[in-house]
Amino acid sequence: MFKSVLAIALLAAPALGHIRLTAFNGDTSCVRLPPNNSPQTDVTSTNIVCNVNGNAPASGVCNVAAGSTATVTWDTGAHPGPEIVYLAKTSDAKTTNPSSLKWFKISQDGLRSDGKWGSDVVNANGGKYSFKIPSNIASGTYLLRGETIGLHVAQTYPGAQFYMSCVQLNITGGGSANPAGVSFPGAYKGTDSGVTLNIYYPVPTSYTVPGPAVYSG
Ligand SMILES: *[C@@H]1O[C@H](CO)[C@@H](O)[C@H](O)[C@H]1NC(C)=O
Ligand SMILES: [Cu+2]
Repeated sequence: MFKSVLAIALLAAPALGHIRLTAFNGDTSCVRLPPNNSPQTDVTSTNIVCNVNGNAPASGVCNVAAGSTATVTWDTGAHPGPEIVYLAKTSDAKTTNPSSLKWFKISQDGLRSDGKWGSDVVNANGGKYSFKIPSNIASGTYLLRGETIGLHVAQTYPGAQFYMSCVQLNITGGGSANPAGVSFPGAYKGTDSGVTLNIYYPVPTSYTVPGPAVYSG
């Protein structure tokens, strides 16, 4: 009896591991999908921007309304850590070099008061993470950078596992705001308290998500 219950529990539990962000609002055509699901660990590498081959355009550009709630999809269960979403205005969502962009953060979910990480919530939600596109930002083309940081082996640097894909967007019906942003690489340091930490001993009660504050819109 116990054995079969255990077997079912093991089958039902999502396998935690390497992941890729594969879709935006259910559409895969606008996602610059990395060639594999290996993590990035060097915050000074250009691969920290849009992952490996991050300069290679995807075929599509996804339209999304300013002020709407959008959802990105991760393909399998993620290691424990934060969920983060950035936007950067581009002159052309397909051809602009992502290393030249200024990124502003629009959403994050780090460590919750119940001890759950943003990625735990995403895993329980079939890989989906939802957030609001700010209503007042200028209409036009953007790259979205959707990120999960795996903190299971982050005790020393390099250790934290950065997973991200960039998504080519056309934001419609916006306002006139052009929020200040940060550069990747550059926004994260190996010494950031949210990058290099032990999440198992002692178990943290608070966590500072790396990067700038969330743009409130
Ligand atoms: C973005 O959307 C606007 C409004 O619908 C449209 O006029 C424009 O052609 C679109 N641009 C791209 C690159 O899809
Ligand atoms: Cu992994």
